[in-house]
Amino acid sequence: MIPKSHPRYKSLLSRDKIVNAYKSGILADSGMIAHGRGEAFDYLIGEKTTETAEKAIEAAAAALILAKNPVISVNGNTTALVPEHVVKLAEVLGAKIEINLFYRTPKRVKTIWKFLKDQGAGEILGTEEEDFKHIEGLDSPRGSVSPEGMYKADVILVPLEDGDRTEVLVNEGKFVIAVDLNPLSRTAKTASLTIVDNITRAMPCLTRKVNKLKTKNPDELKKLMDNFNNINNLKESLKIMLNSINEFE
Ligand code: PTJ
Repeated sequence: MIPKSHPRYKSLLSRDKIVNAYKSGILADSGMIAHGRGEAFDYLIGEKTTETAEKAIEAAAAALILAKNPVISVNGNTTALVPEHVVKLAEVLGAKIEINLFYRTPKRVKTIWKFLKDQGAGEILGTEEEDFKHIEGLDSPRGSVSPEGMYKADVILVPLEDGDRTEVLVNEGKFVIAVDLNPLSRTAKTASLTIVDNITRAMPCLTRKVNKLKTKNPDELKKLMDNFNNINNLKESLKIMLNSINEFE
């Protein structure tokens, strides 16, 4: 039991979720390494949603609202940390949820499916392997996708991943929104739009923004998307991190 008064309460709570998800078979072993790397970058960004990240979240909300076939791709870490927000965001957008794992095993897929169902998820794609389509140029298990989900999606939210698929999906003409605390990662640089923020803060913030923007007209939403420049936004996030080192006292 972590005392709420602990100065690192939120961070310890996330670690607890990660450890429990590992024990229950949701998380890949490497998911722990990924989480640790995320924590280091989160320290540098000040463990808060920056204004720069908020700009990215706003443009991401616009893209998701305008999408014809939005899909939220989930892996072990996302399921461990923000299952309720995945379900909520899918509901608000009418988006599909698809399980897509790098370290894919039938057992992990089943465990993640059950966990998300228990959180109230509707249909979850990415379980029927016999129907899978293959994404050309993506040789990891992430390349096998649901024909009704990522295969025909126009906008895909990929919270927290390892960088082999974003570029391929973008080259396929899809608008890929990544959530990644590391602004230098391949994923961050090759995504159409990257939110440099902790997934635990970014997901609820994204849902709030979608709720706020969904009555806006398409032209206004398009403008929000067009005014966003991913590389400039990444540079801004990196500057915030560097300043936190330079201004250390
Ligand atoms: O569940 P699977 O089988 O699909 O595997 C998922 C992992 C995460 C293990 C796999 O995709 C992987 O190995 O990822 P990487 O290469 O470690 O990359 C994860 C990225 O997410 C890194 O750039 C981290 O900085 C970042 N990250 C980690 N935790 C968070 C995060 N970004 C946002 N929020 C976090 N909480």
